[in-house]
Amino acid sequence: MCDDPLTMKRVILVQRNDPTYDGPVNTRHFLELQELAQSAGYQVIGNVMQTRTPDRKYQVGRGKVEELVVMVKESGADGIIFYNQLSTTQTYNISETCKCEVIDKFQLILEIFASRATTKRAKLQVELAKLRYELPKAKAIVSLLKKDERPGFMGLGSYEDSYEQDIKSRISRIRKELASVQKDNESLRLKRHERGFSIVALAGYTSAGKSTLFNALVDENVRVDATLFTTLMPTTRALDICGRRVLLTDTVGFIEDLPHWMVDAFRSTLNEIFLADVILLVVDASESPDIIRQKLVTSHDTLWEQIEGVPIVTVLNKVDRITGDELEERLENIGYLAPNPVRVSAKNGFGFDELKMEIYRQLPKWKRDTVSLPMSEYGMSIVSWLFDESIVHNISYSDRITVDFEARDEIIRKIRAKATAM
Ligand SMILES: Nc1nc2c(ncn2[C@@H]2O[C@H](COP(=O)(O)OP(=O)(O)O)[C@@H](O)[C@H]2O)c(=O)[nH]1
Ligand SMILES: [Mg+2]
Repeated sequence: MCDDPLTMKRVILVQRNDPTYDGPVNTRHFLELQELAQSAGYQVIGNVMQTRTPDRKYQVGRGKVEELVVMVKESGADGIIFYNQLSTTQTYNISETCKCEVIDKFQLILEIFASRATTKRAKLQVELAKLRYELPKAKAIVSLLKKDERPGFMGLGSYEDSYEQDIKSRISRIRKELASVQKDNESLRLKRHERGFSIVALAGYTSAGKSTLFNALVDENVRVDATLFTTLMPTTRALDICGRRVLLTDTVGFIEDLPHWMVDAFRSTLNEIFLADVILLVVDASESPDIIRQKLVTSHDTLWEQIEGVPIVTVLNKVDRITGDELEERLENIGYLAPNPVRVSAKNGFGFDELKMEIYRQLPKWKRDTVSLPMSEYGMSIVSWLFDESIVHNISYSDRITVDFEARDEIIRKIRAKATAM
């Protein structure tokens, strides 16, 4: 992730709308594309939309491509991202005409997945999705290059076959490797828990406001020292929630209309969600009640297949954008799916205290205990360990050190064993 506008790639977004779709659907798709581009680190410097049936050569109309040529030239854009899936020929034609890089939404998503894949398994799955995207294009690419008479391709009659064959054999190699790779979730989870952290993950559809909420919570919070986590991702921050140490993780979230060949790669990037102790399911309250309900149902389906007993807190975000009556209508509509949603505005901070209380309530329970330690160097070292692993409510020093603290069962067991050994 990169927020520096100087090094960020500047792109123009293009979307061809199907004439049968209505306005709000198109706008939603467009917002989603914008979100995806931003989370991949692109700076969006222009938008083009057109409603028409697809053009074989350019996807959009010839006239629109000419507009694009001018836009790219004047703005100095580095690339164009299409909402619509492009055929190899279309990609080739547009990039040749506009003289810049051209990708479609699927390549954009694959880029995001690749940047978020942290485990070996996730990396393999993303690689597999990429190859599956490339496979049907393999033949077309070769014949395009041939047409262009690039040296090295002429006279290689069997090249088409061997290129396709190459992709196929890479696919089967990755499949074999995937079958032998261990699931890495458990060890990661343990490592974090050992340090006294609980994990809270933000889930939800693109544009629901996950990143805005993530940043707002991180900004207003006392940050916890997390130097122990040298591999902390840019999308994970250590926070203090009502005295508990929490790792808050932002995710790419759910993406509408994901093709089936991307689903495994997508799941692997949701690793952080499946590791969580608490999931915050962020919903855009300004969308229509029907859309909200539909998205909640799909989100629950995706989550429930993978998580067992992990509490989901539904967060109704962007309440600043709707009236009280509209809010009531939505609450009624989703009542059976999310009985007690927390209402917030990530933008103005409304509802944050309530949200933090709810996160705290859903965190794995800790117990309160008191321990008496000798007034010695060893005793002091245990005190500092307790400060790391638990919430210390009270501490008094006299002949001995008495600590009133709150911690996980495991910590309480350890400290009792230590205390009796002294
Ligand atoms: N009015 C309003 N806009 C919001 C709020 N939260 C997020 N947004 C806007 O919604 C858009 C998507 O937000 P973002 O955090 O990137 O969504 P993500 O895809 O879920 O990470 C951005 O333009 C945000 O400024 C909110 O509480 N109120
Ligand atoms: Mg985001």
